[in-house]
Amino acid sequence: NFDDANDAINYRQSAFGLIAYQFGDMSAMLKGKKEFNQAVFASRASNVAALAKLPHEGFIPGSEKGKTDASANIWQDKADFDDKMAAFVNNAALLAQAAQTGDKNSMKQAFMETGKSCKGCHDVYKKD
Ligand code: ASC
Repeated sequence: NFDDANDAINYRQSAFGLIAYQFGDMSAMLKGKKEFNQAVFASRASNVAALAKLPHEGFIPGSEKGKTDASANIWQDKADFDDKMAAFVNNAALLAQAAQTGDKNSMKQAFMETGKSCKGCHDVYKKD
């Protein structure tokens, strides 16, 4: 467990940072901003599937007070927030599966679904 809110905030921000790096690289490959490498893409997708499970634990009660972009309504609508996080974990798992097939269309589709999970939650629960 965390000693205080700041530990929890640092923990979840670290996890999100790692996810963003993986996701950003996959995005660059899908957009043709860099050469598509199937093995790298699959590895990134598998990383996201594992990392997606981490941030949720850091959303402890009281941690809306601190250096965080997390909206206080996370704790008011915690069940909905939990559902959205679970959907992200699920979509990330499907993306990792799709990445194993090497089929570009299913990878793109699964990537977009996962991105919607990111954005859908940010729109409601992330400040700015
Ligand atoms: C990213 C990133 C996000 C999501 C989101 C998807 O690469 O940093 O927050 O994708 O923009 O819509």
